[in-house]
Amino acid sequence: MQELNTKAKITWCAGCPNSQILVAFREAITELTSQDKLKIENIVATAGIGCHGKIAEYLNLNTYTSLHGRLIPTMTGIKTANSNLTVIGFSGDGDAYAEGIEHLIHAARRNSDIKLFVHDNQIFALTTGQVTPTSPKGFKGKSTPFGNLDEPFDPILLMLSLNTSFIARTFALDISKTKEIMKRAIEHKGFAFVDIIQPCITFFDTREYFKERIFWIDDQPADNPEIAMQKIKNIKGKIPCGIFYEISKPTFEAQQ
Ligand SMILES: Cc1ncc(C[n+]2csc(CCOP(=O)(O)OP(=O)(O)O)c2C)c(N)n1
Ligand SMILES: [Mg+2]
Repeated sequence: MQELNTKAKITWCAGCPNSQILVAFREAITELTSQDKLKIENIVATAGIGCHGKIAEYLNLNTYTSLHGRLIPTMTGIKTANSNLTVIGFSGDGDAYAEGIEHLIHAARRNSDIKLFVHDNQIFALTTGQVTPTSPKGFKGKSTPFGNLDEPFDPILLMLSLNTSFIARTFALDISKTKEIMKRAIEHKGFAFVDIIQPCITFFDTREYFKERIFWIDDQPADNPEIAMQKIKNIKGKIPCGIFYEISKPTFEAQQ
């Protein structure tokens, strides 16, 4: 774990769940490399622009920080140039679901063998709290002082509609579950999508909201969409987390 640290000063707000995502990821990499399932020199950790993107500064790995909204094509490019690399991306709900939504859709269809972890805090956090596509209707922030008029979309359902080969959701405050899901995503062959609920303690503090509602589904992911739908359904306002769907299909790289 220590070897994955850098000397960069952590500038996330004290108590920000991004730190828990960082710990979970360092643990996941430490376990996978010590089990010889992953080579440290083959990892490329990429990041978008936003609070989430700072994670690249705190990882002593090969890293690359992309442009806002353009993380996914950068990852695809790296993987296409050298398919031996394990390409992992940290994105934000603004980065992946607003400015970069077209790339997310097409990467899922393409099934490139890349892994995407979206720090979903339901706002543009670095720019101090504007709405994103996952902000709830009525949310009051910098760009919507009278309340957000738009309905949020569900990234998990979107990914299922595209037959994405690995679909999961986790909660940043649960380091152990996040680590396990990250490990499974990294070991998956194909496009792996993980939405990480990551409350922003400064501009939209949803910690209690999610703590009261989250529950974990059983570990066995569905391999057909109808059963996955049953797992994804919010039951009486409760929010399921876990690996919903995993299938094996040819990757973009293997078909070239
Ligand atoms: C092309 C471009 N558009 C807009 C911005 C301004 N910008 C920087 S960070 C950010 C918000 C990022 O939000 P999100 O991806 O959700 O990340 P978070 O800060 O919430 O982790 C925006 C809009 C930018 N840097 N580049
Ligand atoms: Mg965000």
